[in-house]
Amino acid sequence: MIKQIKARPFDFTFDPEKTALMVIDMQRDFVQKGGFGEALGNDVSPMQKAIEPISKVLECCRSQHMLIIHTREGHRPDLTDCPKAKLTRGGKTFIGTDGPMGRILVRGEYGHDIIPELYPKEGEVVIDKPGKDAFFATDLYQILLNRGIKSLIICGVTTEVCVQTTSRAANDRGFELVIPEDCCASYFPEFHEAALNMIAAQGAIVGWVSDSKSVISALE
Ligand code: C5J
Repeated sequence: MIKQIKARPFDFTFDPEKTALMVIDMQRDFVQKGGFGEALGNDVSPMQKAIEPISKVLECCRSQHMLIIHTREGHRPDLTDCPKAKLTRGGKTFIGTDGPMGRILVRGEYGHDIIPELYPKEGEVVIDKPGKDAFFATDLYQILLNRGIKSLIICGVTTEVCVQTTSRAANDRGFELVIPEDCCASYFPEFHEAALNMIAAQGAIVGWVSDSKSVISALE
């Protein structure tokens, strides 16, 4: 049955049977106190505020038997999948070097994994992505096509980096998407605000912006 979510710039129309929930990069290193995000000097409290709303949307989508996709940003331990240009970036810390929760952005390390509150359940898709765009060098697009997905609900961190990049990539591939604003976060509140405005500007140039309560009330 076709449903609508209250959203800006106007209501988001979708078919739950053709919609997937994406939870982007809710990894310990980005979200938890003591992770490398905090070690860089960032305030992780906005990330932590997003956990409960994401968890409610996740439970609701699970109860509706929707496709659930989690992503994790990271590289192979030998870093052969990491462009050399990225190895020297980060200011104080670098991909592959030791961080407080293991090697930074390396698959298999403690900090690379998803926080326990949002941990994937058996059967849910986990995409290990080497970049900001979840479609880049992954099988995400084929999975969405094979499952007949047309619309995405996108949550996670950070709003202006991996959430926005993946949203733009999804939009270019023909998916319609809505971002519940309390289900994503940035270390920089002004970037969070600006990124969401960019998504919804010019009549939903990239997608729609809503909130967890509106998403849940549309689905229930
Ligand atoms: C960043 C992300 N910010 N998941 N990654 O490097 O947004």
